[in-house]
Amino acid sequence: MSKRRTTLPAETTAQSLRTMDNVTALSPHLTRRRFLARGASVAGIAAGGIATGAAAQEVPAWMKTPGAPMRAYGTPSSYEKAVQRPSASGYAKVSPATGSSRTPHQSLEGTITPSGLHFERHHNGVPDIDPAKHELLIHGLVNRPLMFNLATLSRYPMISRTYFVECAGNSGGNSQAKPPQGTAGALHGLASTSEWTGIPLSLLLNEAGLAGGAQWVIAEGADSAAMVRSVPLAKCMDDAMVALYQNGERVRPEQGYPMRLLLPGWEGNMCVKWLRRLKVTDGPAHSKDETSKYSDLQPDGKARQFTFELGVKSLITFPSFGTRLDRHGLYELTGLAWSGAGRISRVEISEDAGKTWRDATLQGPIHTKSFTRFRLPWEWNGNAVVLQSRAIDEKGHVQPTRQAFTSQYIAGMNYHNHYIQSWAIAADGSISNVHV
Ligand SMILES: Nc1nc2c(c(=O)[nH]1)N[C@H]1C(S)=C(S)[C@@H](COP(=O)(O)O)O[C@H]1N2
Ligand SMILES: [Mo]
Repeated sequence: MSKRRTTLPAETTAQSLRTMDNVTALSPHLTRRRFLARGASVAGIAAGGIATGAAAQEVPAWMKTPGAPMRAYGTPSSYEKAVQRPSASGYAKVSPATGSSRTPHQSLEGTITPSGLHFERHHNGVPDIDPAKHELLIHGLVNRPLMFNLATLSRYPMISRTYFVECAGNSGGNSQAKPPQGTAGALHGLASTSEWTGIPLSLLLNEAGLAGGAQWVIAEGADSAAMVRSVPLAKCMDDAMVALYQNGERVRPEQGYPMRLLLPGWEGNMCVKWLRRLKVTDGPAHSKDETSKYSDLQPDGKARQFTFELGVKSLITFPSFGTRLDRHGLYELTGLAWSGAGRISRVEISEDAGKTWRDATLQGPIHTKSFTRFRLPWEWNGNAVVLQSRAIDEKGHVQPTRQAFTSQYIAGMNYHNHYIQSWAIAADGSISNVHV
């Protein structure tokens, strides 16, 4: 069921031990081998009840009747109904489709977000776009303005890449003086990872031919918010893509069907969904969507004009708020790390509110600008502890403390918050969000 496993793996095969031994960054206190060996014995004595003398086992009801037939499109087990993205609108009365929904990180594993649980952020709802009528125009400072539809666009060579998308407002709740009590998803669920397939934007811009003075690209969406963002040309010529597929199928309506701009590692707002126009210009547009929001206000009253690249970040998804540790002993701590600057190179874990740190194991393959799963065998002896994770990326950026980050801005600045998340575990096993 949707609750994470809290008992230990009972079967430890020689094969799994060999594989585990190849994993780097073992904790000096508790190695994977010891974890697994102790896990097996603990499971045999107390948890899970694997060591059974008798070979008797009931034949369950579902083995006595034929199963359900095939389905044209699959959905998760009916027992997983609780795994949902919670949504909220700040304008429930006038515009209920303006708002966001969040990925429930605490209920998920691995690194790819199921498409149906990818977070959503809509400035005026999801348009119902007929793909046969949708057009993409490239114009402005180009030699040949070009108009594409889905069919003509699909003639270009495509690439598949695994990238996260994260809203600049993700984790903003933690900017409040009093730590909000919510799950990993409620607090940090405006970030998700998919495998995106599409056409490198550089290819399309080269096809149109860049004219003299070209410096920026103004991207516009076909929703009734007509979302507009300005993107430096260099990013468009680097790793930007026009994504047509998400996790192997057409991009979901909520994610920009039939095409969206994807700017790997940059704030989600710039990844314009339902993309309809790209205008090449010599300067930014200063659109409503980039001046009324997403500019970080500093104590001297000046706001940073643009913050494109998202900071290095991590989050412990287990144990986290919403579960309660119901026994002392061994657990596998796990979570996600990502950076807008590139690959994650290291994640460290502290259980003393940041005084001492030890390395977690990173699970490969580690993709650039993508979720990376980390794990660490962790023993809880029943004392009150504060658990934190701290990520470091390949460019050497270190995830900051809340104190270090927030001191750069006015109190409550709730954009681009990427500082360390602290989970306090009380002696009774209950878990809360704390500011350290
Ligand atoms: N056209 C359009 N593009 C948009 C938006 C929008 O409302 N309209 N929302 C933006 C914001 S604020 C974010 S964080 C991301 C969210 O992408 P997702 O809904 O696929 O998670 O899309 C961006 N692109
Ligand atoms: Mo956003």
